[in-house]
Amino acid sequence: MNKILITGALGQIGTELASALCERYGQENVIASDVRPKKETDEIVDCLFIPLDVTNPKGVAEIVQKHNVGTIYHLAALLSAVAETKPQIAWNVNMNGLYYILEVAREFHCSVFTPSSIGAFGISAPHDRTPQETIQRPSTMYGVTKVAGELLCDYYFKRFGVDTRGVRYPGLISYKTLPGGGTTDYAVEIFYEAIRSQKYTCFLKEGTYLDMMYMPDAIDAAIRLMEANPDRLKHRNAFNVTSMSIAPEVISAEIRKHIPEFEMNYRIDPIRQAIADSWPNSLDDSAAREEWGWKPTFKLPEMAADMLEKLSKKLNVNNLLDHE
Ligand code: NAD
Ligand code: AKB
Repeated sequence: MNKILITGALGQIGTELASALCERYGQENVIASDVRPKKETDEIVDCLFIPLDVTNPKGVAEIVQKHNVGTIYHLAALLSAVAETKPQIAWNVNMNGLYYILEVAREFHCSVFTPSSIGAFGISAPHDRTPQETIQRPSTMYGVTKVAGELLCDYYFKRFGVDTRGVRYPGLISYKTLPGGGTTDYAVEIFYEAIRSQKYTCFLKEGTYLDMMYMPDAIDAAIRLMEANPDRLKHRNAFNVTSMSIAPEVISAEIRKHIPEFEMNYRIDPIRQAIADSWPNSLDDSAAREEWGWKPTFKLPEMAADMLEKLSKKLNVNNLLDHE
């Protein structure tokens, strides 16, 4: 079997995708890579790990050729809030990094999975049940790189026959690796603080609805799409996918069902609030459902219960959920 390479594998998605891919295809067939060295505390499975900066095209080509890579899950990127503070670096990593991956994929006949985001939409797109195909005029550097990335992947498929596929992920919620500096990070932080201190100060205001998804569904989406029958895929590189549309006070109320003393306050970060306000409230993911059978498992109640249980164990906090 050709090997599977994950770029940006030490991030929020990569650590969990690596385990899932090893389980499905065998540990010997998965190579994890990242620009930063692996630390003892990284919760990544023990597969081969190779340092790789995706902005170094020679480095990408060497690994793909040497290890006979056939599939690349390209996750290396800067997320929305970080990208707004470092737009030039974000362009370099998100765009040039993707371009080098696609060029190597063209040369060595690899298939490529690249996530886009709800950040690929802007204020002028319909905000409720945002359609699969609609106007995309994002106002952030992150969004600019995501739209351009979707188009570039489409181009490499049409022009060179590279098997490119991708989804527009919503905010992802998980307990293994912390998110890397996005606008939806509050939806992870809130669970950590609920367990640690039973209070949280949210940087987005009440009523800010955004789509979210629990990590097991996000991992399932990536693998399911890469295994889908290509003849059925009309929207290869930018499938809307979602599990739930929620606002901060909605998660807070759900947490209070398990931790009645939990309190939430607000201190709005104007930069991340402006980004969130420009993003959809909810996506229409019917194309993904029709073309490759996308169907999420976790809604808010199941996700919140699982997050609180897993994080209590991870943070070694006993008794907090004992009344359940
Ligand atoms: P993350 O920030 O947690 O991880 C990204 C990883 O990329 C980090 O480990 C970082 O060290 C690495 N990286 C940065 N620059 C690099 C470079 N030059 N070369 C190699 N590695 C580099 O991000 P994530 O949440 O795992 O996101 C992965 C992909 O999914 C990104 O394209 C992101 O835009 C997309 N996405 C994520 C979410 C989410 O909520 N997590 C939502 C929508 C889309
Ligand atoms: C971010 O907030 O930047 C990401 C995303 C939704 O793309 N979580």
